[in-house]
Amino acid sequence: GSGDLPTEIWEKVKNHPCYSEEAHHHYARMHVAVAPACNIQCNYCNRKYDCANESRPGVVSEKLSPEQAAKKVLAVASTIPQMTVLGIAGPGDPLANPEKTFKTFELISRTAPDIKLCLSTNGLALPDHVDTIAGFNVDHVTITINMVDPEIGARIYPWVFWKHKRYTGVEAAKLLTDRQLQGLEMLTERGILCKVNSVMIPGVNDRHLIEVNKAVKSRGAFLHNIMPLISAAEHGTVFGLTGQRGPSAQELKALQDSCEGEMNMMRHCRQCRADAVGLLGEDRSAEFTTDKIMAME
Ligand code: CLF
Ligand code: SF4
Repeated sequence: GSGDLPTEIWEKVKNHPCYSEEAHHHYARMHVAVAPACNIQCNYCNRKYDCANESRPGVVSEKLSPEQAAKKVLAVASTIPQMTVLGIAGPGDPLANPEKTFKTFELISRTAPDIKLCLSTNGLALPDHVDTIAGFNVDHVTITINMVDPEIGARIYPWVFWKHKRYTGVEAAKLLTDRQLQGLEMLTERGILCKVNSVMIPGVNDRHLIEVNKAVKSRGAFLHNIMPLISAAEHGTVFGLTGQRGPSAQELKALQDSCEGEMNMMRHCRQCRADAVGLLGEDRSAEFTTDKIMAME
């Protein structure tokens, strides 16, 4: 049901498998991996794999050009009738690759105008692109926000790259948090629904995420998705190498429960790949490799 949501919001979420728990049983999303570069470094990321802000680490997605991506969207939409949402979520940061990301949106909005566009970003470049995002009628944006305290941020992000310059330590984290919160405010002012993803890192930001939850709620975020750190040494991340553990299922649930009173918590995230296709939790990406799509006419 629509719960207590205002009609205009319900219209935006009822077909979106991530924004509506109910919709995820009936509606599918797909991602196209058009965005390889990133403008920050997270200690839980290995660049050989998909962006861990939105995805399960350790997965390598097939990178596409915007033209290949548009072709893939048409092929998938004609095969999977429940396909309602196209997301760009990596393998790097979509807004560190703005030409590729927006070219893809442009092609898809022309060839498949019924498909909703969705975007997931670390937020560093977000304030510069809010008008373009709004111009493509993107109704859903995810920002990964792991801290609002630069001291904590310095333990998560070794550097950020902004305006041709590399920043490190607390200075880098301050820049990132300021830009993330500014971007969030700008989006919600324009009526774009924002989901915040946070990676729960025990001993680093776990208790602090309650403060993050309040900060993003007060700036209009619609949904908060706290995801567990998946840190494994074989993926070569800094946290993997230092033995940083991820949370237990009980620790994750306890944190989600303590935030629940503040705002809607997402609990059905499946930490998808940057080229995921299908219902959440179902992976049909192997059916739609470039070879197969180019062979379809
Ligand atoms: Fe993709 Fe993300 Fe859009 Fe969903 S996924 S860009 S909001 S369409 Fe969804 Fe996947 Fe979790 Fe993301 S289950 S990883 S929350
Ligand atoms: Fe990796 Fe994503 Fe972080 Fe960039 S934003 S360093 S791709 S996890």
